[in-house]
Amino acid sequence: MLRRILLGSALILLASRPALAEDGSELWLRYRKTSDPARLAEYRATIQSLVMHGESPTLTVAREEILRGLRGILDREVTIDTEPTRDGFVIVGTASNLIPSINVARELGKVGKEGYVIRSITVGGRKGTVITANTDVGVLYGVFAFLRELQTSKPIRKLAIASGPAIQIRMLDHWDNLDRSVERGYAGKALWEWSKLPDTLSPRYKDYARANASIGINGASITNVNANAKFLTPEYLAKSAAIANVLRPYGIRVYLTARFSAPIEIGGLKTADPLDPAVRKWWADKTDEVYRFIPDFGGYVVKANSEGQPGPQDYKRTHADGANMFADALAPHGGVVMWRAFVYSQDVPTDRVKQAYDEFKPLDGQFRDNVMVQVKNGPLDFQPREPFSPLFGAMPKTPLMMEFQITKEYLGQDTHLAYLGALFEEVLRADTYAKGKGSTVAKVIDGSLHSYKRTGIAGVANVGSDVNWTGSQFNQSNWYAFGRLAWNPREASRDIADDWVRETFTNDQAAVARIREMMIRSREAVVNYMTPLGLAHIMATGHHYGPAPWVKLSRPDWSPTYYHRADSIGIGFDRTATGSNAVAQYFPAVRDRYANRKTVPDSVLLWFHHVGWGEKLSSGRTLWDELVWRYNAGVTSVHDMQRTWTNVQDNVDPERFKEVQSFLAIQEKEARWWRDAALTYFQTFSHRPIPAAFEQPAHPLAYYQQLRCPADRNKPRCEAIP
Ligand code: BDP
Repeated sequence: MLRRILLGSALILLASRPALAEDGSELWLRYRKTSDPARLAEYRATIQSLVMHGESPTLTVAREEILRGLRGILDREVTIDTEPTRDGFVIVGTASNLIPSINVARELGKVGKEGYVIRSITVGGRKGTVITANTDVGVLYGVFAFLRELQTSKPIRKLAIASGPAIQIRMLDHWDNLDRSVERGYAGKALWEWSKLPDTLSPRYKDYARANASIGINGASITNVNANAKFLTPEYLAKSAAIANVLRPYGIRVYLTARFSAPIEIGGLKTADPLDPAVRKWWADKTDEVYRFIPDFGGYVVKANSEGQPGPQDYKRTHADGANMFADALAPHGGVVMWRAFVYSQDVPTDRVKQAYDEFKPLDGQFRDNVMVQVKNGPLDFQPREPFSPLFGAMPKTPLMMEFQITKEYLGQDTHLAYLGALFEEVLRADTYAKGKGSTVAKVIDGSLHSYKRTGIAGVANVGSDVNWTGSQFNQSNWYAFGRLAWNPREASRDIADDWVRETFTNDQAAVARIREMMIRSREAVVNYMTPLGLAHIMATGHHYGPAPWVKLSRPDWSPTYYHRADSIGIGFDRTATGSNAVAQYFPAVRDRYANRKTVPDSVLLWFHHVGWGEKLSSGRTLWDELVWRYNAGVTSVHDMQRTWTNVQDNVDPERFKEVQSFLAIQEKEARWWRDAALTYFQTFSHRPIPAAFEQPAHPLAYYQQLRCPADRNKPRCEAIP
């Protein structure tokens, strides 16, 4: 009745493993022995044998993972059985690999292609657990979900879990270059060892794939959006194909960025005009070639006519003309083009934050079916806080993808602790009012609002070659939270943080609560000490790490002074009808709320309004006093974080405890740097004192103006640019 299984190799894997240093390299997949004795006893009773049928590369890695996980968590071997003949069996496989008496058809009908069902069941009087799915990759996701239940110390005797992803494409965008530098990467060199590929495959590729699959990520664009045509040459396609081969069993497709001018640079053509037949043929042929190397290639990500990148407008064509050319080349293979809406130009005289909407909204309906437009969460550029982009809800005929930035270019990069789950959640839950109340950004992205046929979400990766992968221990949580929210954009970031802490550090209740709450508040702390009350882009030029609100460049749209507009009257960018009127790009309910000084939330006040220094805010404080209060609140929050961390010392291993502690010390110093630099500068306009109750800046403005960001291996731009 049952097919034979080939598990010989699995038994060899069961050898005991050496103790590993807690350097963060295992991410949230540490699989340590369950610490609560009662829970451990429950797990050992409930999980005694593994029954797993079916053969495929994906099922093989699923089997590897569950054995690896159980061995660690139970701290003993599980028996491999061919049938569920004893209590405590765990049977794993797609419905066709299970046994007929297990009927999960109803649940499986609801979870889709990649979803899974985990259920406690009884078979022939034996109690056990089934992990099943409609596809092999669903089984793999189910295995990871089961291991998560165990790692977070949940009860497992009465499991009834059914889950499927809300969004189809859940991908990481790597901004990795040929020379292994990473655009806005703060975790060492790029993951991909281009010069050693395709012959040498770093073991990190597989661990990267495991980590992604564990949170449901199913795509990776592996090259920088500021693209290099060389990546499309056969030499480099072979390298990308080798990466794709490692990622494939984990359900991850590879995407590449396409340089618009590649037909000229590597094709020998005279033009890259998207309506030129020779150019179109070149891309069609090139795309056929890409699919010969990578049969399940996902498609192209394109940054065009943005920040100096070539694009269709160089030939007086529209973004739709450009995107459709790629779409036509990809269509025969089932690929998609992700066309980025991050466009702005200094030659366009309007407010930079209006430009993407102005450019793209009129094109709604002109894109081919396999074009997705990828929109950054806010209309500017990954600031600590921005209102959501008004494009969400405004393009009902064009599938819009979300682009979040996981790497914290503007939020303290490697060293500052900022849990982005809170930021992602804030954006996803924002209400666009596109179809009345409840038209959240999440509903745009998951396709439910406009019945998009394709749906996607991308996160600019924070992954590099550092041992801890992401430049700091806590930056791992941002990768994790991105994946979890991509799977389920309605999940609470607090719950996700809870799971992450348990999997990464400890299951001690009190410690989990402390670390979780610290994480939840950390993003607001950064907002407060960098850009409170809706300020934006007052970071130093180039590296974007430290404060430099005084900078005025020849390009206004790169100048902090353009964004804060401080003067003797007040501070803030008037984006109402008396100013740039960017607020008019939102649906009326949102527009009216933001445009009105009485209803605009303080969190985005100075984004939309120029407010007088002496005006009273809802707190009862004047704007100036509120600014001082917020900058100080940011610093105080970091002190609280330091205290919290000291309080959990006994619950965290010494290696990681020390690393986090030393980074918090940097963050504390730099939060003060941000506060004092910003306040001494803004004071030159407000001419108001910092109330005596607050710590006074230690230095005059000139001191902060000559400070440079610290030389740091992980921040290459810091040393070079003021
Ligand atoms: C900005 C970065 C720049 C990127 C650009 C983009 O500063 O390095 O190339 O975004 O998204 O945030 O294309």
